[in-house]
Order: sequence, then C-alpha cells, then structure tokens
Amino acid sequence: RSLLKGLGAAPAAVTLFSIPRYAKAAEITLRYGNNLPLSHPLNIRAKEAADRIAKETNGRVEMLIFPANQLGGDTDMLSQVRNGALTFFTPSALVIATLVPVAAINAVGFAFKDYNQVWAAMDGPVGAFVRKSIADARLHALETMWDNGFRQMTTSGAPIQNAASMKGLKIRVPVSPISISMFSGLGAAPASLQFSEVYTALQTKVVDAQENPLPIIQVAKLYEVQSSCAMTNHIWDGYWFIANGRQWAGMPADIQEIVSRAINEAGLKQREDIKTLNESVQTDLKSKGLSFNQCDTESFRAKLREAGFYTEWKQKFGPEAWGHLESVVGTLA
Ligand code: X2X
Repeated sequence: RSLLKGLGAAPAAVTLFSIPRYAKAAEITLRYGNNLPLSHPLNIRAKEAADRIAKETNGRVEMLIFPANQLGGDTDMLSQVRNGALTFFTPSALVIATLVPVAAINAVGFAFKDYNQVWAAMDGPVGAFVRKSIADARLHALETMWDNGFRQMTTSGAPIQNAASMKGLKIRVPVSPISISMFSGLGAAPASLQFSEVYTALQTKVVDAQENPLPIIQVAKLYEVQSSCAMTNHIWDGYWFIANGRQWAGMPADIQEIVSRAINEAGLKQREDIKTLNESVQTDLKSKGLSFNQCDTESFRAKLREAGFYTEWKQKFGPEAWGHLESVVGTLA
C-alpha cells in the first residue's frame, strides 16, 4: 500500500527535475528511501551522489531518491530494503537496531564527549564491528556513516531542567529499544513512534515532548509544536547507508566502486554540513520562537546509573562491542 503511494506523483517530480538526460536508458536503477525532508543535508548530498553516479557511469546507473517517508515510515523502509523493494535505506542507528541490536551501541546515553570521539569510534572499531553485524543480517552497510547529530530534548510543557523534570513526561522516541530503556530509566513515559508521525503526535498532544538533533527540529518544523529545548546532548545518532545484500552483491565490481565512492564522499560532506549548521541553527530556532535552556546533565547520568541502565546495556551489547566503545570514550560502566 505505502509502496504504491511512493510510486505516485511526488517521487516522479523528484526524478524529472533532478536527473540529467543520458543517451541511453539506465541499465541499473537503484531505489533509495529515507525519512527526512528534502531540505536536510542528507537529501542534498544524496542528490549530489545520485548525479555523480549517473555521470560516472554515463547514465548506465540511476539512483532514484524517495525522501520524506514517501514509501512509508522507518519500519516499512527497513522491510523494503530487506526484501529488495528498496536498494538503499538510511536508517538511524537507533532504528536498524530493531534488526541488528548492537547497532544501538552509539546511542548509550552520554557516551560521547564530542565529535572527535564520535568519528574515532564510528570510523574506527565500533563502526567496523557494527558493519560486520549488519552484514550478518544480509544487508551491506557502506563505510561512511552519515550524521544525524547529538539529540536534544524539546517539550511543549514546562522546560526540562534536570532528571526530575522527566518524571511521567510523555515523550516520543524512535522505534528503538535503547531509547525506551533510557527514558524509562529516567522516569519518563516514552512512546515509540516512527518519525513520519512525530509532528502530528506533538500537535495533537498525544505526546508532549520529543528528542532530536537541532537540524531535524529545524527542517521538520518541530518548533511550531514545541516551546522549549533543553541542550542535553544525551545521545549521538547517525545514519547507516545500507543496501539490500543481494542487490549489492549482484552489482558489477566497477559499479560497486563508483557507487560506494560517490555515497561515502557525499557522506563526508554531509557531516561538514551538519557541523556548519550546528553553528547557526540555535539562533534560527530562537527566532522561530523556540526557547533554549541549559540542563543539569549530571543528574541524568546519576539517574541512569541508579536505574542500572549502563550495566544492563553493557551486558546486552556484550564485552567485545562495549570494549570497542570504551577504547575510544573511556570507562562507562
Ligand atoms: O526519528 C527520528 O527521531 C530521527 C529523524 O532522528 C531518526 O531518524 C531516528
């Protein structure tokens, strides 16, 4: 059902205007779906990668992009990339963890101090370990993870000041077991919703709060339905660029190389975009009416330790994955 919707008018518009014409029709069509508005750097850089792939293959390969949940929400797209209806999908680490549990390792609360640690881990031993596990699920993960960002908490109710503010808070989290665990540990009442449902859920007060990186709050206009934002940096989140295993393996080696180079290099640029955006996004969101407050994050960590969050997830991820993470960020539990 949702797949048919995606093949309708809106996606066609994207293709018509975005793909230059080549002498021959494409021999290979790659279908890529994601959950973000077109204005997010992920879509801007993915479009550049698509143009580059067409150019470098002389039009033999085309990559069609289905942005903004046109083919359904995250859970739908994850099954589409598994069954081959999609060639590519970019699930957040939080979301692919419903299939590959260890992929949530970067989402251990307050694990990363800064981006140096993030990329040291994800371009290093943690990322390599996760990619291997993704391959075990018969999906191919490209090397370069794309940036979502450090997640912050917003609410339409009283500003979130410290762990005590979380008590009973109805907060939307992605479809992600570690997010439910973390927010339950903090004393909140988390609800898992796909991103496609977030704006409406906030607008209709099905939930009062949500958590996302600032660029997402900006492009998805969540500031229209939220009043304050606490700078918690509680999780770093990124997108894995994954391919259907069979389709990937079936591509000629020279095409694989062109496609992975185009996508990986676009991913590095996308990281830079988010970095630049992070310098101005707060000012922009303030001008749109979202207020900001600092937050006693130490009280969050203490509450999580007390709730046994770190001990539980250390055990769930296992000593090897946990050891890779701690080799970069230091002792967590
Ligand atoms: O669903 C979200 O909150 C988002 C957009 O950050 C993810 O893709 C996990």
